[in-house]
Amino acid sequence: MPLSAVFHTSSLQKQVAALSDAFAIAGEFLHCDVINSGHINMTFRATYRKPDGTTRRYIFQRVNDAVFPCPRDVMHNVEKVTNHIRWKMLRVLKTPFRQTLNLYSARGGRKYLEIPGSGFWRCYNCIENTHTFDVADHPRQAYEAARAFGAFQQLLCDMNPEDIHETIPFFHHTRRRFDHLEKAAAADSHGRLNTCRKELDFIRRRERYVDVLLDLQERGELPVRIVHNDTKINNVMLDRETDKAVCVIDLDTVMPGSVLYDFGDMVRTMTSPAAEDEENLDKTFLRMPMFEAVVKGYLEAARDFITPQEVSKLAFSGLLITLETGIRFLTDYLEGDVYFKTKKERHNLHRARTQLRLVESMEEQMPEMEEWRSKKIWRMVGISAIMF
Ligand code: GN1
Ligand code: MG
Repeated sequence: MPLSAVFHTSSLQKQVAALSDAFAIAGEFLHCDVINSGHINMTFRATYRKPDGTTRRYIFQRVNDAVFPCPRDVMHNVEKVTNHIRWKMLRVLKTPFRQTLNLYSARGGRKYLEIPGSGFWRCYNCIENTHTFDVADHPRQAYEAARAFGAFQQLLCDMNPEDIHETIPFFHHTRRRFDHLEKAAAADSHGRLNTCRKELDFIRRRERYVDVLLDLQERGELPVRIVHNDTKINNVMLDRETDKAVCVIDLDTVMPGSVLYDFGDMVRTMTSPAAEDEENLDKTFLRMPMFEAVVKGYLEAARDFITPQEVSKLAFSGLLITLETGIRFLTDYLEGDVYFKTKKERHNLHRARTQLRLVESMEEQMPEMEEWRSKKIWRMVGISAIMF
């Protein structure tokens, strides 16, 4: 039966078994589990018994073509980036993470499979003996994850940005995100505006933040580099026993951009003790020891390429990306939850509220965040104090 028919008529287990065949996975398919952590793609982990009796797991993922209108470009980027990193890791002895994602070839020779009516599928190795966190429990984890993302940027430093497609244009263009929110509020297509006026006002009062990095970019003061663009703490796999970073995952949004977007998202996702959708807002705040761990880990890896201008905006970028993410969640709430997967009533509104609460906490602690920068970082990572 052709794959498109299997996808139309069969159970999930049968669909994944058929994918195994198309990606030439050796061994007997045993079962698969759904991985529910991302907000965008569909992800499954499938287990096989190999001819020697051992089991082995692989990751199958369907690229969300509503979010990524050109999945071929996404796959082009992922292939380029994984090849480049593998090539470099063979040459650089001391790497801060041990493994890379590898794409398997599908029938037809490409690194993805297009199934008519069922989208674009790819197959990755499963990074074993690791775990991920949605929230950092200890500064050591934040340090490790931040260092891995810094190292990831460093490994991509010498790639030509023109080799990488911009798969979601203006992804971190905060002004456009702000304008989009205003449009969604004006249209109020789902009659939800009345339930989120407070949040909207909160964002409007912070409009002054949205152009800060864009203005620097326009003046050519922020280098364009290839960055990850989705540096949530759960996009780094840590060793299950030692919590050392093992592998950076989720490469779909790797695009030209600023390292500050990456750093900002690390601060957003590594400093709060609460989940992204925590409803009790008292639980959401920035923890300074986590912030310090993020700065230290990141700069240890980034110190050879980061510029003084970039360093001077690290703390601010945390605030900006948290606000931007709040804007995105609130926009999606107003538009009827068409972008981020939701699992409960008002899910995007709760997510937006958490982000805005975190923005508030960062504003309260900004003097300390900045002060810490000027006093300690250079000593801890051994960079010249002149940078600050
Ligand atoms: C989405 O799929 P996931 O969970 O890795 C989103 C990110 C947001 C994040 C918020 C392509 O990432 O930009 O920061 O949710 N990815 C895309 O949790 O929009
Ligand atoms: Mg992602």
